[in-house]
Amino acid sequence: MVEFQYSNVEREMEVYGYDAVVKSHCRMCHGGCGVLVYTKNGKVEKIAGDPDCPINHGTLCSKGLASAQLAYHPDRLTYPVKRLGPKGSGRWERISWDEALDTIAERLLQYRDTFGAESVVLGYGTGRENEAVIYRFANLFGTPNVLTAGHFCYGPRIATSILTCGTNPIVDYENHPRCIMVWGNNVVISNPDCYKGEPFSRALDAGAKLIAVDPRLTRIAARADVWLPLRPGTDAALALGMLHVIIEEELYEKDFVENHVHGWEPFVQRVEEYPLDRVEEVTWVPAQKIRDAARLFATTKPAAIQWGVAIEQQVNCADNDRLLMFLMGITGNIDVPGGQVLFKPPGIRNVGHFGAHRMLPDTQREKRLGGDRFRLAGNFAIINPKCVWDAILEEKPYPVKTLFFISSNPLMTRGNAAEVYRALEKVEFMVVSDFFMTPTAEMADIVLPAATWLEMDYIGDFWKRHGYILPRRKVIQVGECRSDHEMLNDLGHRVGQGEHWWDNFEQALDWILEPIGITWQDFKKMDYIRGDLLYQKYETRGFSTPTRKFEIYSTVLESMGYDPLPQYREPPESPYSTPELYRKFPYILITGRRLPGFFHTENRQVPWLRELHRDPVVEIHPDTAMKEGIQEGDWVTIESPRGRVRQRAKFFAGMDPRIVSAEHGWWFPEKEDPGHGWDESNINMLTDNAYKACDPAMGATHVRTLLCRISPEDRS
Ligand SMILES: Nc1nc2c(c(=O)[nH]1)N[C@H]1C(S)=C(S)[C@@H](COP(=O)(O)OP(=O)(O)OC[C@H]3O[C@@H](n4cnc5c(=O)[nH]c(N)nc54)[C@H](O)[C@@H]3O)O[C@H]1N2
Ligand SMILES: Nc1nc2c(c(=O)[nH]1)N[C@H]1C(S)=C(S)[C@@H](COP(=O)(O)OP(=O)(O)OC[C@H]3O[C@@H](n4cnc5c(=O)[nH]c(N)nc54)[C@H](O)[C@@H]3O)O[C@H]1N2
Ligand code: SF4
Ligand SMILES: [Mo]
Repeated sequence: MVEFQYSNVEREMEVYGYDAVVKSHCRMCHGGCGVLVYTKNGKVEKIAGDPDCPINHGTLCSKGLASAQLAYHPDRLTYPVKRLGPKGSGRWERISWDEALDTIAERLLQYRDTFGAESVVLGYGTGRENEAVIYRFANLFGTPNVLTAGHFCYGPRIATSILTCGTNPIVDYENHPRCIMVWGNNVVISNPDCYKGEPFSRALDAGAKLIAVDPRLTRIAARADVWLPLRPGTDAALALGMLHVIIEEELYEKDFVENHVHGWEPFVQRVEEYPLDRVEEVTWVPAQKIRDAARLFATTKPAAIQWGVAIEQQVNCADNDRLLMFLMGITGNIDVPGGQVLFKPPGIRNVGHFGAHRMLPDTQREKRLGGDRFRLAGNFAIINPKCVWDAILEEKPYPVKTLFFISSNPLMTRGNAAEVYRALEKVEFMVVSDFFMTPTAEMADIVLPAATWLEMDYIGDFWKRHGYILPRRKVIQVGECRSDHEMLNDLGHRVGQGEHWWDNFEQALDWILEPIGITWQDFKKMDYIRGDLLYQKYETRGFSTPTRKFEIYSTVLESMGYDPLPQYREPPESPYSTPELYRKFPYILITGRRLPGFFHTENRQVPWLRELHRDPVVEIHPDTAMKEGIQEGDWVTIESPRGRVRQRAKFFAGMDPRIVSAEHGWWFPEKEDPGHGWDESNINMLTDNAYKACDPAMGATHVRTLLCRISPEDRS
């Protein structure tokens, strides 16, 4: 039994009559926070932060606190169902797990025999700690096609950091950064990937300097020493401008550059193309502010960059990520205490190993959708969603017949939702595993009831780069829900992969932990395990790149036929690249700012969380609202060349009046029709997914930088 250092727990159990308190590990977002789950009569009564957890030190967000409302929600799918009637009919019949999995296995094998394994596409969305099992199933089945959000989220950070310095550099909050540059990230709300807002806020309280790069005056930007409110989508130009200052004023770390950087000379020449007057014109940020920020960042040691997804959902995705790493590198902040660390995870079998990528035959790997177009993405097993929709709709380069989505709501979350809808409508066989009947699930043939984090044993933070793993312990069972891990373990047996799976999933956890000599039962008794903390490993071993150096000039990108040096590309839709369109659509639309209670399309049915935020909200500058005749709270029509949706106006003076900021992920579970209003406020009805508008290497869709017009609803 795990011991509680937090003495109140025993007292609370006595006073309130809880029958157990289980230490576990939340995963209502990307996960990470240690929790104490209090139960009474076998039901979860309360969830609180675990003060002993090194990730969150007892803090929790609204989503974590509301987890039990999601788990016990009356609309929750608690048994497998198959559709009766045509797609979208909303009529479903309960079936057994055996019938569901036998049917799925039979159909998958039929399609593999007739059209090849590549005609089966598996899919997930953001990180749910199930990616290792999904890749394992796909690779063993022989399909190279796993559709994720990795083309425009996190995948680019992993791919480009492997190219540049071997792994993703993580801010070392434990060793007190003295300057933090927050770039396109709102960590205090989003708590994304390897990060939580709590250590960031503590660093500021301890006096760290702060630079914020965000078009919007967020709470973080409001605390900043320097706020750079750039024109959305111009991050690469801004970073190149800062690098220009750092090189011109010789503020870089000369020893690091001389001994550990590959490609310095050509890089300096490239940076010369970005003098501050040009950068000011492109970014709308005054040159002096850029200079101030560059100086502050380069001269305060140690410094770190807290970076986010906004820079990846752009045509400059891969170069943006690389440029931020170059800022970290040449200022001497890579792999130093309080800077940006290349942490070593515990020596367990990792996600890549578990994912069985080596088991996919080369002949199948070569068939990866979009692999020849978006070559960097293809190399990291990532595909651009449009490649899948095209393969369904036009059967090019070959037909895709089956979609199997496990934790994703692509109708709401991928660019050009109208096209996604057409593809889901046409695909011959579709399976979804989810907690609820989402708009995507309503298009499926079979829907499987997934377990929440409260209902499974797993190794939490298995995929992260911060160096920790923490046990997630099963607390409850809801209906017939099963974890994706157990479900795929079972399905694997039914499609002939039995020798590569286990009798039960606990054995898989044992296998993951085996190299460090413990079993799941041992790990379950522990609080966490951390990898070795070693700094400046490059001094002795170099970086894990082809040249063993920090690659500013990427030999890998060069070998793939891309520009080895970073550059700025104007967004495909902008006042400057499409001036004609700008006359008709005179505002820059950014989408997707994170909201505290929702996770993308999730939690719209969870009472505590929906109460925080009832309707979709579009932020409009008060001057713009006045010009367009919009009152605060009005329902507003937002239009792009692709379509129109409605959200409610909220005045926000903290951004340029030429910018409009809309929310993403909105559907209405309370609406009775099977579509649940999926296209009414779904901002991806407006976004574009054309190949030419995507990042050429990663295939990132630019869902953040497009043009729109707005009007009060009654006038349109
Ligand atoms: N316009 C615009 N679009 C965006 C973004 C944006 O900023 N702007 N952001 C994008 C980003 S960064 C991302 S990562 C994607 C996310 O895209 P998705 O991952 O597709 O989005 P979610 O709404 O999180 O969908 C997850 C679904 O899985 C279910 N689910 C949650 N956990 C589990 C689980 O453990 N098992 C199973 N089987 N189901 C589970 C949830 O109920 C939900 O229906 O959205 C992207 N879309
Ligand atoms: N509560 C909650 N948490 C989440 C999620 C959620 O949906 N809800 N989603 C999760 C996922 S999958 C992800 S990827 C992360 C993302 O988390 P973050 O990286 O924090 O992403 P956002 O809040 O979408 O955007 C961060 C900031 O980027 C700014 N921004 C917009 N356009 C630009 C631009 O062109 N350049 C720059 N520099 N800034 C810009 C926005 O104003 C915003 O303040 O959050 C994760 N955490
Ligand atoms: S930040 Fe994520 S892991 Fe932490 S409590 Fe919130 S939802 Fe759970
Ligand atoms: Mo994401």
